Amino acid sequence: MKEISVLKEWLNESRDIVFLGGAGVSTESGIPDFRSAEGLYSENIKQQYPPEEVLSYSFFLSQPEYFFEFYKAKMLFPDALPNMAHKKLAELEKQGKLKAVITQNIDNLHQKAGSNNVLELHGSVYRNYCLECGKKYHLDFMIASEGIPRCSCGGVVRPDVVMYEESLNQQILRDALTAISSAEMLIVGGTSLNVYPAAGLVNYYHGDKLVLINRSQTAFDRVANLIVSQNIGEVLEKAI
Ligand code: CNA
Repeated sequence: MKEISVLKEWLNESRDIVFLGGAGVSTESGIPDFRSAEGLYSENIKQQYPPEEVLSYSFFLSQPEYFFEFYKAKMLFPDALPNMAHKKLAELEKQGKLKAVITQNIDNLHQKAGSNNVLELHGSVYRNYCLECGKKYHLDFMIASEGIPRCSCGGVVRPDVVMYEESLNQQILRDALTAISSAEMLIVGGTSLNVYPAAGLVNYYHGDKLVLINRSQTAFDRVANLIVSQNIGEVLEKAI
């Protein structure tokens, strides 16, 4: 396929590559995304509340039981394994060519695959803390908990993930901006580019090698230099 050969060529000639990804990077690991046909949003149309509402900070405060029921059932995949997309990106970092993985995912799969410089824009399900005393808890504690997870001090233990209505960690956002604005090549994959400010990061790239790898169209297709409309794991396996 012509697009894959171009991608391969650009990967060979670039030394400062940055990857920006989303939930589509992990669908080949069995974790549903939000906006695909088989994603969480379509599945939950029948449910009482839309997922954006359940995963918002005000909902977490007003209906914590429902929040945690949804969160534990739909957002935690402790047995998921990295797929070829995660593995090939880790390989590219080891070669010294990939400078950063910027991800909207909260599943830790890039780290499991061996990537070191991972900027988690939306946090991680593996980190949790008590809202009262700050005590930290592992994912296993959240999974084993019944109903609302409670700290030994009695406080509610929340995941260190960015809920709707919350702001992103400013240092991580700055690091992402710095990486993207100086990148020679930017690969954006497995994201619908619907969620801001993450999607807006693409606007800080000033080079001429913006590659979009996505199964469906995105709002940024017009500005891309190369579009590959296939599964990202398969694409990266062929190209790297
Ligand atoms: P999204 O809006 O669900 O978009 C995913 C995009 O990826 C869609 O455009 C799909 O067409 C595309 N896609 C799905 N599978 C593949 C594939 N194998 N190859 C290529 N393209 C594919 O998800 P975004 O990440 O854009 O939205 C941001 C939300 C989703 C963030 O806040 C995440 O935290 C949240 N999320 C994360 C996870 C996770 O950590 N794995 C899972 C579900 C949702």
